[in-house]
Amino acid sequence: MTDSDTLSQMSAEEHAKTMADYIKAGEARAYALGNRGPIRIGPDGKLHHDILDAYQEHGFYVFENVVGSEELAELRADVEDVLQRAPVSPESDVDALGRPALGPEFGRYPYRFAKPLSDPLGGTTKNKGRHPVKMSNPTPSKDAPSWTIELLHGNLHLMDSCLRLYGHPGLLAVAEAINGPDFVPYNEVAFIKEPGLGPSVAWHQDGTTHWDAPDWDENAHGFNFMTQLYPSTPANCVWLLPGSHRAGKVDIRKLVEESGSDRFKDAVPLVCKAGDVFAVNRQLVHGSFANSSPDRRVTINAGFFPRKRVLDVTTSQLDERMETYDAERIHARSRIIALGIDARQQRFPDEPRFCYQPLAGEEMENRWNEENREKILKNYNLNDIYI
Ligand SMILES: O=C(O)CCC(=O)C(=O)O
Repeated sequence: MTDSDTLSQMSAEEHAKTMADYIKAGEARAYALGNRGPIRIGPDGKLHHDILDAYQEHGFYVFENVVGSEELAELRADVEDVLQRAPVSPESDVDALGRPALGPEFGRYPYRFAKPLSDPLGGTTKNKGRHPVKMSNPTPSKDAPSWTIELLHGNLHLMDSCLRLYGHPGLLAVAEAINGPDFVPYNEVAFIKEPGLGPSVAWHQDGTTHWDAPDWDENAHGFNFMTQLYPSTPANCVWLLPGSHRAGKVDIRKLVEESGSDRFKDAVPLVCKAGDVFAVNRQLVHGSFANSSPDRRVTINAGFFPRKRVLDVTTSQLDERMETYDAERIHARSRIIALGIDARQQRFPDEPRFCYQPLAGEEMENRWNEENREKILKNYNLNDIYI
């Protein structure tokens, strides 16, 4: 019996205890890396190069104090509202108060449910089979509900606060530094890890199109911002293998065999305070354990790619449809960046306004107002870009 099998039969409390030493060592390794601090922009309007160097070396950076308390409260309230309006179970069309649930009005269903403390992806062919090994799954407590919501899809049309965060000038300057001024959007989801319920996300590397490209490099599949609405703790957060974004496609099965469990010895936890934001290279080996801790995590993801990795690429979507990302398609999807910038400027008029170069001069068409909510924003995520 492997260590992982044993862990699968544990209660949530036993699982938490087993993780304790691993957590302590991982946390020390994380803080020793020295890749955290505020967003620092130089007089030239560009991200300080030492931040970019640390990002390139480790594959991630922790930007501290990005979201202030007022904005954080708005984000938390919006997430709470969307969760309260969710159907009570995957088959239901009413929320916990018996009202018609949010969801059917969107082209893409916004909620993803999972069984408490389960591993919905590990060892399956889902997500193009990129989660090869199942994680340990402790047994939830007897009074746990049958389902928990693990993911929201389409943050920007679900929650105005997320649209405003998307237009954050400091974060967009980071996206520009990493991917170039013509960076292209990916998708926006929220990971929800409720205490004692949140499922694991099995170890994986994101990205499907460029692993074997002759010009593959460490940034070929872009990166994600992960904004933390609550403290991101070693017991509920994403873990990753620093530097693995430079290693090409990693044999995750072998890593599990070598370490004898799903606790990789060199992995570090993405620990931070509420309001901090990670930039995480999608090629890093990363995943998260079942949340057997008493603390909730809510992470607002928003990803970006270098344009040259997306333009005219033909690939299958999650629903297996083939699609080509031509310039028109990229332009249509990128309008949401312009909309986010304007929405933010209206809410925080004293902040500098980011200039997204590919759409410079199109500000009037991309004003944030109720007309464009319907015309541009609603169902924008049907145009998400997957590479
Ligand atoms: O937030 C998590 O638990 C998993 C995140 C993840 O795997 C991703 O963003 O690719």
